Amino acid sequence: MTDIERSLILVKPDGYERGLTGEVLRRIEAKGYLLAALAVLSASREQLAAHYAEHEGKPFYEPLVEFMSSGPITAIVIEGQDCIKGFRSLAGATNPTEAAPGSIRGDLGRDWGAKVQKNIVHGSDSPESAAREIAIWFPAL
Ligand code: D4T
Repeated sequence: MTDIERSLILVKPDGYERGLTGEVLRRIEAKGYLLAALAVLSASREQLAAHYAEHEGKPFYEPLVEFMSSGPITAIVIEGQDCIKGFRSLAGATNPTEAAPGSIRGDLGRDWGAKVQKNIVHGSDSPESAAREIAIWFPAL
């Protein structure tokens, strides 16, 4: 039996603006994962710098931080066996044009011609990232 895992999910400003937060939550719950924490918030520059530290210096970094600051986001902690990999599968490929139909990005996302991919959701990519990211968005957890 595998251990219960936690993952940090963000519904990005494009998802909020398009009214897709409920649809993302619906897919998470329909898959069977539990919601352990949920908050609608405006990301601070410090939170985004910490969250995206690995991308600092890349061409899409500034557009990414600007995009993530452009409106409310919803931070979510989900829980369940292997939910980190499971949510990445629900989300689909980073590029929404290439994301498989059936996935969040494949069904609901597209290329909008911006300098950064507006791809609706973020999901942690490893247990180490999940622990680091949960501490950024939910320091009290
Ligand atoms: P996140 O981190 O948002 O879940 O997305 P991914 O895990 O799928 O992708 P990532 O960390 O590699 O990229 C973070 C964020 O930057 C945007 N991006 C990424 C972009 O606009 N152009 C690019 O070439 C890459 C690699 C999309 C997601």
